[in-house]
Amino acid sequence: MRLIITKVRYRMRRSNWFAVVVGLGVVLGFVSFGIAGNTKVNVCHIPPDSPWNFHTISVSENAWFTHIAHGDKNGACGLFAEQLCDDKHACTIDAFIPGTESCILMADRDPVDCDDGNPATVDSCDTVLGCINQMVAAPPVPTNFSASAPSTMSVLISWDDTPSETYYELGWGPSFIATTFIVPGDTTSYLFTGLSSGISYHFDIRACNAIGCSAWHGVIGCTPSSC
Ligand SMILES: [Ca+2]
Ligand SMILES: [Ca+2]
Repeated sequence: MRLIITKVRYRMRRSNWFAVVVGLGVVLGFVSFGIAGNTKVNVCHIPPDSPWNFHTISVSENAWFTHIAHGDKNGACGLFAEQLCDDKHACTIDAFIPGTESCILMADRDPVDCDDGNPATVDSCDTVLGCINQMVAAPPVPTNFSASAPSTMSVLISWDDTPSETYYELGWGPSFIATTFIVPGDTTSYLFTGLSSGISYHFDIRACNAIGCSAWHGVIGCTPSSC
């Protein structure tokens, strides 16, 4: 009889502890959810009936999804100034007046800078397409064209990059220019290997783009054993 009572007490205590642990878990869950729900985040509020009245607001995390669902943007409006102020004119810079969330007036907008730094292109702006940098001339003749011999069986030629080439054409051969071939734009050197040490090799170069090619530089020579 005493043993049965002890077991009942033990079960009571165990179930009580279980209830306490579960209860604490539920309470802590509510507390943490409440804390998380009270965290504030920025959204760029865009009123559906007056979208030009966009402005940054701080909302609780619980309300974030509702705002995003009706078209607000995730973050301060400053992150989206270019999009919010888009005047559909690709040649004007769309931005807020510094320190505000108001778009720069149309008449005050700066033009997009289309200068690509390349004197061989004419730079312009199309209101739909944006910047256009049109090639109008063949590249200039490459400069500082020179040759050296890293070994008795090779010659390294090098030159300065021109501003507007899309490829270079190289010519070379023993004693005279026997062969030409193309290397990509921006290349500034080429190594010829498998040469004979006692033979004088000749090299030339010109730069090309969609408009045409420069004049050939003029032949330079190099004998691998004495270049
Ligand atoms: Ca614009
Ligand atoms: Ca240009």
